[in-house]
Amino acid sequence: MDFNDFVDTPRKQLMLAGSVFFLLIFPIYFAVMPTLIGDGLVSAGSSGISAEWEVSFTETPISLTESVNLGDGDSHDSFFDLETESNIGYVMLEISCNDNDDPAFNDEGSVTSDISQITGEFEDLSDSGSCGNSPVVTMIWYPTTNYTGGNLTLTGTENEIRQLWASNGDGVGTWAATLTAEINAAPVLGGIVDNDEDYDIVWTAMTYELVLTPVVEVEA
Ligand SMILES: [Ca+2]
Ligand SMILES: [Ca+2]
Repeated sequence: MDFNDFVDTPRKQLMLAGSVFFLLIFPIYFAVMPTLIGDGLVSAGSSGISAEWEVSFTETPISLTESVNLGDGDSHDSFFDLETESNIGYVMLEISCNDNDDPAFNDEGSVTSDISQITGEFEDLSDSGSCGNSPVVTMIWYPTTNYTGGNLTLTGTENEIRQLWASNGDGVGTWAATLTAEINAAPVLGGIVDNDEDYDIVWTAMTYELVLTPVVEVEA
């Protein structure tokens, strides 16, 4: 079979011409299309238009709960390993107790955080409180500045708003805190009515996805 076998009829000639045409046109097509898309459609697309947007947050909490029983002066280290690809709105630590042994002599808890294993700029917190005021201690940190989770209406490009509402990897790592118990017991004859307390420790990271909906004004 030689070249003449491919072109010995008008139909074969047409097929060969068509094949050659597509061989030439496909590389040109794929070379030119990204340029057209890059210069035209994308830059003129939704990400580049400044507009009014309804901004809302689809939230998914990640939690860790643990309970410990501590005697007077005992300490417990709590660790919360937080790994997520999502944005993090806030990270909260709540410690509560219910001293029903001798309620007039409420036990207390002191908490000191350790943010040394966390990505981003955060401050360590220290607080204490009474089991009569549950939660005893609440601590909160904001990987996304000013996060509330409430809906907003903002004007700008989609990119600007997505950059504003993002945690950019801040807040991941191992959150840690040390709880120290103080047990207060009623002074009764014949023994101690209270020598320990149960503490509930709850870590919550609120992760979120941003939902942007353009505000369309309908003319009356
Ligand atoms: Ca007590
Ligand atoms: Ca107690």
